[in-house]
Order: sequence, then structure tokens, then C-alpha cells
Amino acid sequence: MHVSVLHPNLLNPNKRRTPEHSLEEAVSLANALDIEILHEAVIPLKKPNAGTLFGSGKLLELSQIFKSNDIDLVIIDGPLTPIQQRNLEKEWNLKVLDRTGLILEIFGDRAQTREGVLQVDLAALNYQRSRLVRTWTHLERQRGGLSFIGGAGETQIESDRRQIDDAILRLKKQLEKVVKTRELHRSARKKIPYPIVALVGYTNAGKSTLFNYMTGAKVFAKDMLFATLDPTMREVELPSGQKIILSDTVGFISELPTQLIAAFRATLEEVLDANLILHVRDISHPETEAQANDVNDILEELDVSDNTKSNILEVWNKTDLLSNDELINAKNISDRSEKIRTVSALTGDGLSVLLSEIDENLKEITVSDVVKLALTEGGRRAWLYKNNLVKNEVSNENFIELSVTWTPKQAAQFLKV
Ligand SMILES: Nc1nc2c(ncn2[C@@H]2O[C@H](COP(=O)(O)OP(=O)(O)OP(=O)(O)O)[C@@H](O)[C@H]2O)c(=O)[nH]1
Ligand SMILES: [Mg+2]
Repeated sequence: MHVSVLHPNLLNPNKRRTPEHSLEEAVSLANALDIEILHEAVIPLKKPNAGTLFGSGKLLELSQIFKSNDIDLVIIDGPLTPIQQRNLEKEWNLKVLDRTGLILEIFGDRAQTREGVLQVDLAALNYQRSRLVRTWTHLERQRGGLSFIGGAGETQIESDRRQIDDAILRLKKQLEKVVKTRELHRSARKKIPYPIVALVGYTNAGKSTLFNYMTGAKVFAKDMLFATLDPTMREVELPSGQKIILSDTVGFISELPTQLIAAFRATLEEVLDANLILHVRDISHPETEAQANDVNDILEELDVSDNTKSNILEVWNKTDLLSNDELINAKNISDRSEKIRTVSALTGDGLSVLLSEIDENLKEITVSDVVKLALTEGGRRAWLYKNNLVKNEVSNENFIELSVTWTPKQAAQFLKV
């Protein structure tokens, strides 16, 4: 496919990014699909045209460029109303995709687990549903405004919408089933008294590379946006011997479609109540601040629990790409902050410090556990009560079962009682 990528640059002083960087990111996004980009441009826009986004002069100029480059897909890096999308497709006689549509395409390509596929399908259907435009209003007028429900008087759009609604319902049911199964697995895992550490961050920040380094695993890490879609979890032993579950997740991006955030909520549950979040940042990226703000916005939107929010460590990655001055500056900042560590997941620089830092951070974390004691183990039971760890106790003629909340250190001490 021959593609043109356009970044419409609305003059907005509150923008976090330069238009050139935005276009660059849109091109990287588009490159995640198997297509050939033949043309890219920033298009300044004083005021968006309600019907066609661009003014008529611009439309014509672009149309000529598209013809001479044999373009058959135009990606507009921004939101398009359904009407704008339809009009542009008609005007240029080719396919037009907006930013949400593009991200949905990529996610559709990447999804691998059953849950991932269902979620992307669901997000795509919701998006499609919002795209249905009332172009048949003239028909409705002919019918004198009588509203028929179903049957012969039903307009095309209503029947389309109903079909989509049916499909959405079916998908939701399937998804519920899959999520239930996963939750069973999850609650089984919850019994393992290991804290969960989640890697989050902007797409391409280096989460999977860091994950691989820490776990020795081989998770797909690539210089490509949205290389990871389905979350992966592994057990990792920290220098102290403390074990954790490390979780690699889908990357975030600015203007992540709300449909997708909603769809991925379930998958991101491990993140939402992780004991520690590592916010991985590509500190060498010119827009690293804007990216960090976007990630924080999305975490906010995802409703991360307050407990988790108070425990976020920023991992400033790719320090090997910084100039000497930049590196000294970054290290100075991180030395002054308890919440920032500088690393390079590629060279390994700073990673042992990071691991100790995680250890330190999790020392005071408490996890829930169930302890089963024989009736003869009165001393051990008393130890738990003395240390104020017991939340609940049930017993029968054979054993005592105690629900406890403790730190990993207390759990280790208990083994020696
Ligand atoms: N120079 C350098 N490159 C790195 C470093 N860490 C990761 N990379 C590269 O950055 C690119 C993206 O890395 P990934 O680990 O796939 O990034 P990610 O955050 O998992 O990306 P998504 O899964 O797309 O969200 C890859 O080409 C990595 O080799 C680093 O410390 N230094
Ligand atoms: Mg990844």
C-alpha cells in the first residue's frame, strides 16, 4: 500500500510537542504496519473545516500530490469526525484513516492472546459504531418523520447499528468468560506471597528490553511502536533473595483512544494494583517530558489505586544515548531524588542499583497470605498474634487456618519460629 502521513497542525499554544516530532511519531506508528510511506507532511491549520478538515485549496493541492505519488491510503494524525473522513475519502478517492483508526489497526495486527484479540475487536466495533453517520436523513424525511421500529421503515444506519450492537454484546460475553478464567489463575497466583512490580511507560521506552534483562526471558523487544501488546509476567529474584512477579505491559501513547484504554483495563489490572510501578522513560527522546506527562495522564484515567500511585519509581532508560553533559545532568537529578533511577537496559549500566532500589522499596510492602498450622503449633500461632499479623482465623479438629498480612521479611522470620 502507498501511504501518505499528514499531521494537521492546529495552532494551539498548550501543545506538549512540536509538530515535527508529532509527525515523526505518526510515521513510526504507520511503519508498525506493513505499508510503504511515500509522502509525509505537517499541514498548518488555522481553523479546522467542519466538513473536510482542510480548506478547498489545500484539498486540491494534496490531491495532486497523492495522484503523482500513486497514494491509496492517507493517514491523518488526529481525530476526524465520521463526516470529515467520508468527505475526504470521496474528495481524494482513496482510503482515509485517522489516528484512532491507525492505532486500532496496529493493535489488531499485534494481538495474540485470545483476550487481546477480543479486546481489540471490541474497541474496533465501538469505534465503528461511533463512525456510522446519518447520511440517509433524506429518506427519513420522505417517510414523514414517522419512526418505525425495525421492519420496512428501518433505515440502513439503524440496522447497521443494531448488527454492531449484537456483535458487541457477543464479544462482551466471550470476553467475560476469558477474563473469568484469567481471574481464577490470578487468584491462584495471588496466594504466592510475592509483590507485583509492573513496568509501564511510553511505547518504545525500553520496557521489554528491561524485562528481558531482569528475567533472562526473551520477550519481543523491537524498535517499533507497540511491540508488546499482551502482558507478560515472570518471577524474578532480587539481590536480597526476595522474589517478585515482574509484569511487562502494553506501551502507552499520546491520544490513546479512550475505547482502547477501556478495552485494556482488564489486562492492565495487574498494573492497577501492583505493589510498585516502574515508569520506564526513554530519557534520550527529545519529547521525553511530554511522553512522561502522557503516561501519567493515562495512569490517572485508568484509576490506579492510591496505594500504587504513591509507589512509582521513574526509570530513566537509554542513558547510553545521552551526551556526557546530559548524562551528568540526569545523574545529578536522580541522585537528588528517591524516585528516579538512571539506567541503560542495553549496556546494563545502573541496573544493579535499580534492583537494590526495588528491594529497598518492597521491604515494607505487605502481602496477604494464608498460614495453615497443626493444632500442636501453639507457639507459632502465638508468634503471629504477638506480631499483630492475623486478620482472621478458622479452625477445625485437624488444623488452624490463619489469614495474615505481612512483609516479606516477616514471612521469612516466621519460617524460623
Ligand atoms: N540505546 C538503547 N536502546 C535501548 C535501550 N533500551 C531499549 N532500547 C531499544 O529501544 C527499542 C524499544 O525497546 P522495547 O524494549 O521494545 O520497548 P518497549 O517499551 O517494550 O516498547 P513497546 O512494547 O512498543 O511499548 C529497541 O530497539 C531496544 O533495543 C537502552 O537502554 N539503550
Ligand atoms: Mg514492549
